[in-house]
Amino acid sequence: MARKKIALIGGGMIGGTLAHLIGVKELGDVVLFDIVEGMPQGKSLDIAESLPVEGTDAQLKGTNEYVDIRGADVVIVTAGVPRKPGMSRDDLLEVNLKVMEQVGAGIKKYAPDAFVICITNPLDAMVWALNQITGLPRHMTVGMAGVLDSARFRYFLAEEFDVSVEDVTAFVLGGHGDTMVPLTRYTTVAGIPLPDLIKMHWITHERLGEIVQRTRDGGAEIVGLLKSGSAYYAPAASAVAMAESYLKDKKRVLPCAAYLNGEYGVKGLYVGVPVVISAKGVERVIEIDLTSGERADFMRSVESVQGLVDACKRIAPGLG
Ligand code: A3D
Repeated sequence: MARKKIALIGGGMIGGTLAHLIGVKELGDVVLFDIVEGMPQGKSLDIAESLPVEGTDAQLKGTNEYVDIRGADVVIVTAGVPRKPGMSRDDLLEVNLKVMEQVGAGIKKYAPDAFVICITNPLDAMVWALNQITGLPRHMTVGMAGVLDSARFRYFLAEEFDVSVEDVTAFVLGGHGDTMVPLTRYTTVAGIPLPDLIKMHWITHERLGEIVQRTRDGGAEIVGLLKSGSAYYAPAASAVAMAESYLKDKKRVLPCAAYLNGEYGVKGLYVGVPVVISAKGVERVIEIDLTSGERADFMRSVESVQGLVDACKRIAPGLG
């Protein structure tokens, strides 16, 4: 059987890291697309030359032509502009919306059967816009944010408790950004929920609050340290986990920005919720019971996503 084809739209920091991870994990052949001439070709060649050392087989092709993504099984979109220190994700909306128009046209024409994972910020609005532009089935377009946000939460908690990251599971709901909702009730160490760990004196309520806030600010912390550009290793790893679940029909339960059609009382928006990703795409949205406080936080997050989508509709009225 021929290898799967994974198209990466945007060959910058995340795009290049994705290509490398996919090659090392032998997930499929890679087409790395960017508008900058030579750069995706150079990165692809460099990564291809690393694979004999790794002992893995994958073809990598850098390109400036959309025709090369033809027939891709998975498309991961990172095209656009990242944040600079002091900028919010929402400041990127207008410029990245224009990029989504070009990218969406390319996907619609050459890869309409692909599973599309959007990473470009502001995430919850860009994945909505991309889906409107491509017209692909809703369950075949998804946004990457929750896997990253929960990975950050897991890392901070594992560090705090001095246990393996493997044994910490975390649960994050809502939009990607300051309004994300880390659910401590469903976040566990080897199955022990955080509220129980507070009772066991592993952590105080106040300290947990600080870790939750650090998780919310996780992206900004990296932007501040890097001075130019934003995080790319963890975002790439997160998108690869989603692509792998689709390509291998793993049916992993992952928090993703998924299209809601009445679930959680929300209609017509992409918002971060737990979903099952299988070979069918987003096979199921998992609707969990929320306490009134959690529900209020979630709805605040939904409102901010709605605000961004409304801004997209104002800028590009054809989208609505
Ligand atoms: P960067 O290294 O700048 O790469 C973006 C690439 O997009 C560049 O190589 C550009 O040349 C290319 N590009 C620009 N316009 C177009 C176009 N019209 N068509 C094709 N390619 C184009 O950024 P990055 O890789 O660090 O980040 C990419 C995006 O991901 C940004 O919008 C970030 O804000 C976003 N991001 C999201 C998360 C989430 O968790 C959702 C995390 C980190 C970054």
